[in-house]
Amino acid sequence: MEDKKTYYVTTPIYYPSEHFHVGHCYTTVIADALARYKKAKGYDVYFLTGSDEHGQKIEDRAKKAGVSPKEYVDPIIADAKDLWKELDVDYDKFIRTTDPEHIACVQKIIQKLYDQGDIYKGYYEGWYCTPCESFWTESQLVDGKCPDCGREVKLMKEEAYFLRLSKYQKQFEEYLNEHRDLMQPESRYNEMYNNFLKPGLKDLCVSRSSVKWGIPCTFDKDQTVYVWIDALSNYISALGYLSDDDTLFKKYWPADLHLVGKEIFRFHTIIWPIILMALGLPLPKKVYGHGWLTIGGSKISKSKGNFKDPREFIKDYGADTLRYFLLSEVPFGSDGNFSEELMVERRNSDLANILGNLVNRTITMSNKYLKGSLSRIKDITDLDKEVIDQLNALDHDVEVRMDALDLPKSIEVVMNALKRLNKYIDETEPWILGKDEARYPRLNDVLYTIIEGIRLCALELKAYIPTTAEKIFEMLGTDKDTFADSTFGSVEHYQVVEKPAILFTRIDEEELKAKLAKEAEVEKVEHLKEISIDDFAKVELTVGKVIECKKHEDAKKLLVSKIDIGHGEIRQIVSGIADKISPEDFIGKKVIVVTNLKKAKIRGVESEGMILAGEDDKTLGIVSADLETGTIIH
Ligand code: ME8
Repeated sequence: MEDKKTYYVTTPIYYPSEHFHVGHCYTTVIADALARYKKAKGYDVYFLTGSDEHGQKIEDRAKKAGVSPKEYVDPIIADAKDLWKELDVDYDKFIRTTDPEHIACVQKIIQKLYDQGDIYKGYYEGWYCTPCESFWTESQLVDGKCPDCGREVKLMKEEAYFLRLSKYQKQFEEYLNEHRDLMQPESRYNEMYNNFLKPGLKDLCVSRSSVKWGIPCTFDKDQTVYVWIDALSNYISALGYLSDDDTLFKKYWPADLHLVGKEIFRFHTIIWPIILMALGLPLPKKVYGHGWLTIGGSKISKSKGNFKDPREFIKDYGADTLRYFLLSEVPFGSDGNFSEELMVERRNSDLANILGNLVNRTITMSNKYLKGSLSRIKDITDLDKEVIDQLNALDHDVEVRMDALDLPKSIEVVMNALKRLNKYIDETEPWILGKDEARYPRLNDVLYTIIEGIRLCALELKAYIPTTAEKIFEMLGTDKDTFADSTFGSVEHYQVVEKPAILFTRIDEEELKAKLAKEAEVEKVEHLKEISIDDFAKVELTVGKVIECKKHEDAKKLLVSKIDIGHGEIRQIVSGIADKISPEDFIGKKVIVVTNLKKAKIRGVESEGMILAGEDDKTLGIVSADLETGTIIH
C-alpha cells in the first residue's frame, strides 16, 4: 500500500502567560483547522504546539512570586492546555522547552554547531529588551526604545557566543531565489529582504551569561542558550531529532507549514532556516506570517491588558462561535479588529441565520410533510441541476483556497453555497408543495437536495466548527461524513431527527451592547484601583518649602501658598487645607509637591501643582521628607 502523504504544521510555542487572549487563540485555531482539514483529506498529519518557558522574564516573575521558575510555569501550562481543550484544539503534541528531551536536543544542536566552527566566542555589546528577549543594535532602536514593543532597553556587554549567520547569507539567498514559497505572504519577503538581507546579516549572539533560567551551553557552563535558539529548535526536538528514536523526524521533517505572527516572522524565516542550513537539514517548506487581532487599532497583548479570557466567550457563545469568528473575519495575512460585538454579529448573520435556520427549517418541513424520510432525488430540474453543480464544485473550490491558506475565502465559498440553498427554498416553496400530496414526489426531491446540500456544507465546515458539524450529521442521521462521500447524491436515503436542535440561538445585539457598557464601567473602576509602575513613574514628586501662604479670598477652605521647589523655581499652589492649618503655621514647612501636574485654576486662582496631604476627622497630615529642597523623590 502506498504511504500516506505527510503534513507537518506547527504554531509558535507560547510564552507562559497568566493572560492568554484571543490573539493567542488566533494562530492555534488556524493551525488546528488546517490540521483537521488535511487529516480529513487523507494526509498523515502531525500538529505541534507548546510552550516557550525559559528566559529572564520568567526568572524575574518566578522570583517575584517566591517560587522556582518551573513551579511558576507548571500551572500556567496546565491552564493553557485546558484552554486548547475547551477550544477543541486537537494537537498531536504539546512540547515544553523544559522537557528533558528538548533540552538534550538543544544541547546537541549547539554542540554540533560549535564543533563545526559555526559558533564562536566573542563579546556582546548591545541593547536588550527583556520582555521580547531580543537584542537590538543602536540603529534598530526607535526613539531609544525596543522597535517591537516600544519598551525600555538595557545596554549589555558580556562575553558570549555567536552564530555565523553571515557565513550562510549567500547560500541562503540562493536558496530563497529557488524557494520563494518559504516566506508567505509574498509582501513579507520584501520586508525581510530589504530590512535584514540587503544590509547584510550580522552574526547572532546565541548565548547569555546573565540569564540563569535557560539551557546550559555544553561547551561553556557559565552560559545559557539564547531563548530564541532554544525555542526555534522545538520544531525538530519534538520529532526526536538527534535522539535515540528519530522516527517522527524522518517521517515529518521538513515542516510543511510554520504558522507564526508577523512580529516573529524574522526569527522563523532568517535565523531558523540558517540554523537548519548549518545543521545540514532541509528547510521548512513554508512559513506564513499572519497579521494581528487588534482592539481599537492596537494589537491585543498581555502587556496592554486589552483582553478578556477567551473562556468567557466560549462559555457564553460556545467554542464554534469563537473559532468561526477567528477563521472567517480577518483577511488572511492582514490585521483585523476583534470585538465581542463583531463576533456576535458574525454568529447571528452567518451561523444563526444562514446555517442554523436552514437546518432547522428543512428538518422541520421534512418531518411535517414526509415523516422525516427522504430518498435520493429522481427528477432533476434545471434549477436543481444548477444548485447540484454548485454543491459538487464546493469540495474543489474549498480545497483551492485552503491550499492557498486563505481560510476566510474558503469559508465564504461554503457560506455562498448555504445562501444558495436558502434561496432555493424560496424558489421551490416546499410549504406550497406540502399542501398537495400529489406533489410529494417533487417535495421529496427538493428537500433531499437541501438536506444533501447541508451535509456537503457540514463536511466542508467540519475542520472549522467541528462540534456543530457533528451535530448536523447526527440530526441528518447519516454517517456519510467524510470526503469519500463529497459528491452530491452519496446518501441514498435520509431519516432525519424528529425535533431539530437549535444550533445557534440569536443573540440580542442591543442587550449585548448594554451588557458591554456595564462591563466597561466596572472595568474603569477596577482600573483606578491598580496602576502599573510605569504609570506611577510618570508622577514627579519634589521636596518643597512653603515660603508664603494666605487664605483664598473667596473660599474659606483654601490656602494659596508659594512653594520653593529648588533650582530657583517658586510655584503657587492652592490646597483645601485651610480648616486644619493656618497660613502662619504652614509657612516654613517642608512638603512633597507633585510638580508635573497640569496647571489648573481653582476658584479663580492659578495652581501649579499639588501638595501631598491626607486628613482624617480631626487631623491633617502633611507628607514631608527631611531632604534638601528640590530633591526629586523616586
Ligand atoms: O512569540 N493577534 O510567543 P507569544 C494575533 N514564544 N496573533 C497574536 C496576537 C494578536 N493580538 N498576540 C499574540 C512568542 N499572537 C514566542 C514564539 S516560536 C519558536 C517562539 C501570536 O506567546 C503571536 O503572533 O508572544 C505568535 O504567533 C503567538 O501568538 C505566540 O506569541
